[in-house]
Amino acid sequence: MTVTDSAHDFRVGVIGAGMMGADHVKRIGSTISGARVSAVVDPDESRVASALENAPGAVGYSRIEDALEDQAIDGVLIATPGFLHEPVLLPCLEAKLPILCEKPLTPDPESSWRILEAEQATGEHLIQVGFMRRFDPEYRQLRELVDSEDAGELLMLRCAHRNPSVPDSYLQESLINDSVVHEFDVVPWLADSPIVTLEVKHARRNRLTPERLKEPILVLMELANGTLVDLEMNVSIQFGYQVTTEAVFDSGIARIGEPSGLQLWHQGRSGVAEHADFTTRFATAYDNQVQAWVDAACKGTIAGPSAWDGYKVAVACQEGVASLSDGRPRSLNLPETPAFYL
Ligand code: ISE
Repeated sequence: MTVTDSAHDFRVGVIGAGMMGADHVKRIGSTISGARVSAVVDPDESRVASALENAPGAVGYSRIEDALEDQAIDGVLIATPGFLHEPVLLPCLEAKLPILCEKPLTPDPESSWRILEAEQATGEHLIQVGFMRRFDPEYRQLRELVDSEDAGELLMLRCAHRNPSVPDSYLQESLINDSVVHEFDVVPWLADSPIVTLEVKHARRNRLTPERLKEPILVLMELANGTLVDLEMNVSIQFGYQVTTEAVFDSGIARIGEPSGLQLWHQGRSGVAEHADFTTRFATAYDNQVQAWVDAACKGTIAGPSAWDGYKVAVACQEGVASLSDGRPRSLNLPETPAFYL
């Protein structure tokens, strides 16, 4: 049931009012039905103040604990940096609130495991992890094609993840933990098969990349069903933001993520505008994701990647970072899926 009467709207506390949090505040105010932002939490007062401009009637807090004590929220959308997820997740789980947690669940498998334990202790599926690509219409179409076997079995995925540039806070490990993290979730979901081995290779260094980085990289993955995956991860390519996938089947190929829209022939050239960043490339995916979460949360459930999915990605990232530094292939060894997540 989607509640539409604003007096009964699902009250969302947005935790973290940086770029992503502010974007979600706007989204909930403009495109999401049955929900409104009732609280914005961030230690930075100026960020809170500017986010509140898009959330009439919402209250600003510097600590999540105060918002919980005021009973100001029905659910939380966590958009703080990953290393701050655990201290927010734990009290929200204790309060048994539905949670949409931006990726990653937490930055390492040990802390993700603690979150799994805390969620299981509540007896409810409260956490949905914000791997938004699963809500992108083209990714969904590709998944349906894989499922249907209309073009035969999936044999290979050739992926590219290109950013025009990255902020100063982006470090070498961020190539895996901040960027490839998305493919570690979406590739097994697309192919319906888990990653069993992975390996990172360095290309010639892009001379345009910041001093602290060595990239682009190529990430090779093998899935349990034999599907082979290669991913070009590239963050200094300057021309725009592009996330593409070519899927190779028995009897055909499929492509998603190509630039689309108005084609312009002008001054001796023809072309289509490319995205500048992920907020526009994945705008529909974010909208669909947040709406699905709100609708599910109103029914006491989740509608996307679970905390267990978040844990599996944390393991892949740990091995990915290890391979990034020594170039050696790694196997992914996961514990058995806890019964709660089957
Ligand atoms: C950023 O944090 C994201 O999550 C984007 O989706 C990704 O494309 C980018 O590489 C990351 O830095």
